[in-house]
Amino acid sequence: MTTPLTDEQIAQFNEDGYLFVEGLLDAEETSLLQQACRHDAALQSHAMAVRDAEGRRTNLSLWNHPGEDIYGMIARSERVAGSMERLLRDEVYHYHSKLSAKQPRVGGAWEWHQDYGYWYNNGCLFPTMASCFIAVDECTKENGCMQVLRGSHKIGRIDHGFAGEQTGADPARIAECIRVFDLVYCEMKPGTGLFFHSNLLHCSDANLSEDPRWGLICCYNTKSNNPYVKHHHPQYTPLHKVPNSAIKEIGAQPTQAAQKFLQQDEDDTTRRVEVDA
Ligand SMILES: O=C(O)CCC(=O)C(=O)O
Repeated sequence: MTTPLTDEQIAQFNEDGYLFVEGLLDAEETSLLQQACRHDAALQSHAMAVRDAEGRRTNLSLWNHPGEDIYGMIARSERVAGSMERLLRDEVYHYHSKLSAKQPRVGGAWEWHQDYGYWYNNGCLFPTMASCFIAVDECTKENGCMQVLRGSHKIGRIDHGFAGEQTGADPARIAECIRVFDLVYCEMKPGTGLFFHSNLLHCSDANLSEDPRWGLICCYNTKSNNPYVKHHHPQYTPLHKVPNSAIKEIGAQPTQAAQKFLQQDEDDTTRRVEVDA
């Protein structure tokens, strides 16, 4: 994929609340991303352990500002950031990126939630926010791929409470939403991107398979939705987009020493209680 999205893709996103882009990263870019994150000691040592209701954990490394590394180039690329601008019809800025790493056999589940369910508490007035999940590994039903309820972004924000160490949506409303909307398992090849709206209900199952399920998730806010409170993610900060070629140019560059990661006790809208990489 070389150019930002077509009008048909944008219409699909508006209708469904999500959009798959196969080959968002080509084979070489995907391989560079895999090489970088598998051997990235900083990324792994700053992972927060997010436990699900069964006590299984996802290793979540999260940073607010894109760095001079492959993750930063992906997040700033025309292909990802430029596509976001078309989807959200505004200038976007980087709200944060995270690596959501579920290890084989022990990787945890994510409860049903909307990202805006808790971003709302960060002083973001509008849900004009979205994320792009980029598959590092093949994502399958067996290794806990993301699941979405097609069209559920149209219901608006619903109440969230704590479920285990995660923020989960009101269970009674979720039960009704599962009845009303189609449940889609987001099985993806490495390098596929899933753009999804901040009010789209999504979750994922535990990874009880023999394969890892890692995903890079780049999250964006819009310039006209500058959060009115200072919090643990950035207020409007101009994003310097780069051409898609910057991804190959930087190569398998892992996190640089200057990068800052979010610490578990800096986040007051989700409940992540343990740093244990
Ligand atoms: O990694 C996953 O399966 C889901 C992650 C997620 O929902 C989130 O970070 O909000």
